[in-house]
Amino acid sequence: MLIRSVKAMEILDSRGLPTLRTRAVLDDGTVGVASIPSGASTGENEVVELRDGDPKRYGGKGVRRAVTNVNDTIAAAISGRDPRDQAGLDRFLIELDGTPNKARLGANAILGVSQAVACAAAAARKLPLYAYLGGSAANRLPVPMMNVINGGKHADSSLDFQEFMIVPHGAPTFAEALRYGAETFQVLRRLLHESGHSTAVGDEGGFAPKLRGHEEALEFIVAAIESAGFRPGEDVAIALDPAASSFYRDGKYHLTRSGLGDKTSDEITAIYKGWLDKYPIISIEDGLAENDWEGFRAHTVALGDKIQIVGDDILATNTRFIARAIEEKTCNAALIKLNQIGTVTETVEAVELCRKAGWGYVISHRSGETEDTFLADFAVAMSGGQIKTGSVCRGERIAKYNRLLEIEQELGEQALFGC
Ligand code: 2PG
Ligand code: MG
Repeated sequence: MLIRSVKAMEILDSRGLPTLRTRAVLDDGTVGVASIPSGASTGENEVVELRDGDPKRYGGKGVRRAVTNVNDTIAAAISGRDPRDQAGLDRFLIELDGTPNKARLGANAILGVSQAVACAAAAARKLPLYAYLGGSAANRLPVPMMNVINGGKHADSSLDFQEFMIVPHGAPTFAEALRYGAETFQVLRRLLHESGHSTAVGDEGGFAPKLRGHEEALEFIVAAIESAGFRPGEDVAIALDPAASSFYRDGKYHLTRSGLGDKTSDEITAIYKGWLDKYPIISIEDGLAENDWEGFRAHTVALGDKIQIVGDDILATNTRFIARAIEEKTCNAALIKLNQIGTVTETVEAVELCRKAGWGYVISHRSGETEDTFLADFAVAMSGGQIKTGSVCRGERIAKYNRLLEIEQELGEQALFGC
């Protein structure tokens, strides 16, 4: 089995911005295709998403240079390689790039090739992608964290915090979890509408109302869980991603939109702590900023024995930062995003490190997505029991949920659900 060719093209993501679709073809004609997502609240330490910078096209956000890097440099270099040697291919791509952050060829170019080849190799072996990447033991469907109220960089709402998610962890199966989430989402729409709020949605499909503040968002969600007939905290819980790097400047957290003023790390942790007694919150991601390692440690001491503390921007799916955070007890879980690090192999290594440390990990989408469903298979392959892939609307989010439904059905009796 050999790679015959790889070819990329420029397509659009869910925000209408350019990204890459990459097609790998093997010598027997088998094809694998991957489309790459893109973040808005990106961490400083993420690998480089190569954009053209040509103001005449897409405001500089075109990806023709990355496309050319796939079609010329990478295609010539990897033609004839064994597609089943994913680790070897990914190491080779890293060396071919030659920079520490994939800045020369672009992480978007490299990841597209890495994922497309994995898809092709799975198809050639006549295995579903989750089984190819995860082996025969890959049978655990993840609990979805569904982002039903959007703020921060993802919506023009009144909320500084980016994501208010519902987590249907009490459901017996993935299909039931999806129903719990979808029904709660529909009720939330009605409650917001009845209160005179907008039910237009943000980048990840959550509502983006002009509420009085974060607590009102939490109250609406609890009311929606209850009115949908579920028990808050038992059937459906809440997770937050404040994405605090986006409102951190000069050592302070500026809660400007919600009118809470400027806060220190300790003050903001105290706010979260107060909420734990009032709302069924089970997980907080990026509650503090990516460079606030000290604040993060104190935050984990204060909250980490009660809830999951997830590092996203601060860890950037990078084993170097995850290892430091394990050592320093900075968090107790990691958000895992393929395009923060740029190859399938390095992403799997990040997951393995979490697993070894007894950490949780959440396989995550980006706010700019496509209809690609690699993420759903990857979540099952990694067996972590948690996925974050947006609200229960917008096609690019639903595509992942529908793929997980298919996988659960395909696994039948073998399927397990949750952490
Ligand atoms: C996050 C992500 C995904 P973005 O912060 O966790 O929800 O957002 O892709 O914009 O970085
Ligand atoms: Mg995040």
